[in-house]
Amino acid sequence: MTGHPRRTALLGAAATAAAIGLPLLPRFAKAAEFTYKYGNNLPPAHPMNIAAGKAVERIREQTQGRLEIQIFPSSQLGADTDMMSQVRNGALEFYTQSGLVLANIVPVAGINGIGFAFADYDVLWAAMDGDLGARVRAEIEKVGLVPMKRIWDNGFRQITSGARPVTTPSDLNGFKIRVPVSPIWISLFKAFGASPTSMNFNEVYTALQTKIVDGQENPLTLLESAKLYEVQKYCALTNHMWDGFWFVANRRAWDRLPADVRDIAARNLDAAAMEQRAMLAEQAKSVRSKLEGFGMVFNTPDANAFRDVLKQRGFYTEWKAKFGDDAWSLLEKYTGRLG
Ligand code: X2X
Repeated sequence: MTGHPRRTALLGAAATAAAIGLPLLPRFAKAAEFTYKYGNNLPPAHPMNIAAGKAVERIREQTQGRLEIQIFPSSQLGADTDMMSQVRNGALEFYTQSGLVLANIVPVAGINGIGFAFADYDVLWAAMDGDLGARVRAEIEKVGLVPMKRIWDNGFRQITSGARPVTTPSDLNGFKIRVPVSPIWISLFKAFGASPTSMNFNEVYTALQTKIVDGQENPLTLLESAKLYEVQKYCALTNHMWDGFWFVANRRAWDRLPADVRDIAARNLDAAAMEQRAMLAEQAKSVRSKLEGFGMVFNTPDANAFRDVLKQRGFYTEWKAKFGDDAWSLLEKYTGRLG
């Protein structure tokens, strides 16, 4: 046996705490000048929380302990829409929020949720790191939030179900599906003839378990880290939309930080976003077979059949009018003509 067992256990606990960004006390004896909370709705094991944990650690070191960011994963501080209010009124300093949910207060932030818009990650990152993302960030700034430059990856979304697989658009007829709280999600699934129900993420597992809904849609990495495979059997690889998280700060809390501390925070958070994207890409290689190992059954529907339904039902026309020609042409600059 190597090492003292108790010491090993302590190191283990410290490593775990560091991995999810909990404060490690003795490192900087002085109390931090700024202790800020960062809330999110994802489990600690999700790459977003792992990468954020590293960023928090680096920010602590590089600011000599002046800025301490405490991570509260798994909706510990409240449901998505509650945290959105908290970060706006300053009760919460940092929050990662799906652009589509943020669209409740910043409509254009939902634009990346247009169904079947992005063919792959190359097009997507070009858009979100380019003019489309810049446009969204400019609008986010107007509601008293400060977005970091890089959006974090949630992923391309897939439809899961409990009772039977979804293979064609008509399988969604009358299908009770949980969607996040956002008009664009409701609109997309209504176009398929489904019965979408808006629900914050912290209620999803139980809603599936008690069969309040037949299914939900989320990227594979989240099915794994939130253990949704325990309560869902089938997964249709529809890639029907891409969704990511804007890392935002409350404007007043951000402005209270000295300029050098702000620079260190922004630089490390954006670097962590890039690391998080890479972690997700790496996990994408094995996550399907892991989920199959847990008993999930996959199918790959013809995405064109789904896209055609959206076209026929006027989904693209409706959302082009809502977003306006200007924003829509920024989207199509990357995706090519939609609808
Ligand atoms: O609520 C969801 O489904 C999630 C976790 O993917 C979002 O935050 C949009």
